[in-house]
Amino acid sequence: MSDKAPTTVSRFRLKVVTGAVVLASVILLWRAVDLHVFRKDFLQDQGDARYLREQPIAAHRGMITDRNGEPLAISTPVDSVWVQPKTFSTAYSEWPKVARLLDLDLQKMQRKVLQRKDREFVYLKRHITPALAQKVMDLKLPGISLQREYHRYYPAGEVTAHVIGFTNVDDKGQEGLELAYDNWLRGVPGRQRVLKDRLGRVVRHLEQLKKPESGKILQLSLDRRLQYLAYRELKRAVLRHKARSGSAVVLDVQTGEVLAMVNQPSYNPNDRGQFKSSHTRNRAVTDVFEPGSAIKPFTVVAALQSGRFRPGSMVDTAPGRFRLGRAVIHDVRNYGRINVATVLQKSSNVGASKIALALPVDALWKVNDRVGFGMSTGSGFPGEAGGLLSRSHRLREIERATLAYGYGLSVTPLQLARAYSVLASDGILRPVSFLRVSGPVAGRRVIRADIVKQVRRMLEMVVQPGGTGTRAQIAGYRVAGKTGTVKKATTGGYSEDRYIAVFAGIAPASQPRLAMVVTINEPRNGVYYGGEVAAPVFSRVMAGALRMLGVAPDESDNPGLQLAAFARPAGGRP
Ligand code: 59J
Repeated sequence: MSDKAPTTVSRFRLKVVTGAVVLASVILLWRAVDLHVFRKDFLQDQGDARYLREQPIAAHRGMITDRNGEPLAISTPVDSVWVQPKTFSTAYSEWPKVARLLDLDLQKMQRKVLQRKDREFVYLKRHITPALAQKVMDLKLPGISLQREYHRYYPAGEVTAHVIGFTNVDDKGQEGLELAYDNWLRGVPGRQRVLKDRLGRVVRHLEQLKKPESGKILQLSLDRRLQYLAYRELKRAVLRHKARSGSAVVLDVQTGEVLAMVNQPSYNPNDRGQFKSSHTRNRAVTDVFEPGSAIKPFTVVAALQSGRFRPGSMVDTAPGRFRLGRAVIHDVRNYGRINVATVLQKSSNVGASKIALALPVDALWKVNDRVGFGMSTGSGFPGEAGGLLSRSHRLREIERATLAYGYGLSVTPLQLARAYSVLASDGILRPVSFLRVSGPVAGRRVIRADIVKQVRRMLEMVVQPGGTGTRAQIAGYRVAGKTGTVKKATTGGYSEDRYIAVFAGIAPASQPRLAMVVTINEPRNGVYYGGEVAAPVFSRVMAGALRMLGVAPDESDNPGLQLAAFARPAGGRP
């Protein structure tokens, strides 16, 4: 019994144990097959997700240069320091060191990180030098990483600020040409796969999945030296005349290129703080004003085109007043009976009005429309204003008359400069370009060449003794241009003490290369005439521009005008 009973029991036990082992094996085998075969992808993905990450690689933003390749906006590599708050908190005692290195307020840093403990990614400091970033990483703290980024730097600062605009901290164009050409400049970010450790630190750059493509270089039409000169002279005039603001534009009349465009007030685009629109606006393109007398040359164009007037045709402006219904048009003096050229030289409102009323109803509108008023110049500049120009056939007589001396329409300084470049190029209208243009630019004839030449001759008399614009003269060169002193429109009328001083002109008059417009908004220091406030800026900047371009002096081609020019040397002070 003692022999047999145990045997029976142990056999039974053996069966149970064997069965259990087999069952366990089957279960394990099934589990193994299940994990390795059926759930492989899911599990592998889950595992990899802990350690492998895909990250963008920032693309280098293209440089912006002036027409000669001088840098105006450059992207330099910088690092941004970021943390994973939870992991970074395990090294809490080391935080003061980090704060000191990064020049951060420790308490602010603590608050910032601890308040975001459930986040994966918090910036500590952006855009520091790679050398400083390396010092931070040398502390070897958990949960802290670097991200390569680019910082935009503007070497010419406030001098080119309005044209170039700026990017935000993420390197995206926000204003100006940085915004207009963002696609061209920004490039395409790449992607990389990185291996991270349990603490979230990047331990290895595994592979570049996609190379970042750098943005392209943008070569502008601006000439940096000319830009500096225009900036300096405009700023000086705005300060001296205690003006509210001002703009200046220089165009190459053969290509339509913007060689210089400056405004006051300006701002430093490198000093990223709060940018005020009153300082960042590119007024030369975004702001409109009534051009006043600067429009008169186009009134005279319409007069000559009609065949009803020649430069010598007489107009009676006496007694310096002209009544139209209940309105009265004034000249500053009684010029009596004068010819069309003298209407321009003296800037007679009465003369311009009488000329306009003697023309077909839509004549003025046609010329103003053809030289580009009332529509965008097509420059592509963000926020460009188109100005206002209404068809004249619905206008009353008084409205057609005021149009003749520049009220009832509005223009930007850029539009005005472009219209003057039509006078400079013998009647050809060309598109405006902020980018460098190579080779000749085709344009469209909008005024007959012989008429333009006649008007240019008259505009030369404006800067001669007896004209309103003598201070626009440039020693050695012939200048054609027009002054304007504009009362600003206010609600229900025109202000008696707020003016815009304007000068628009071209040089050298015999074979014009450049057109330039200067506007000074609300000079508040006594003098406010265009001829006194804006013309001197034109003279100095244009003189420098002609020298920079190596344009040959043309004054000897016109002996009759020489004496006058030397009577008041350019750049000299009265
Ligand atoms: C003027 C005007 C306002 C609008 C007149 C400026 C009109 C007018 C209603 C008196 C100052 C002033 C539609 S002035 O630009 O005639 O070139 O330096 O603002 O006439 O009717 O105390 N230009 N300016 N007129 N309005 N409305 C002259 C002229 C001009 C000068 C000076 C003298 C005006 C020499 C202007 C210039 O040509």
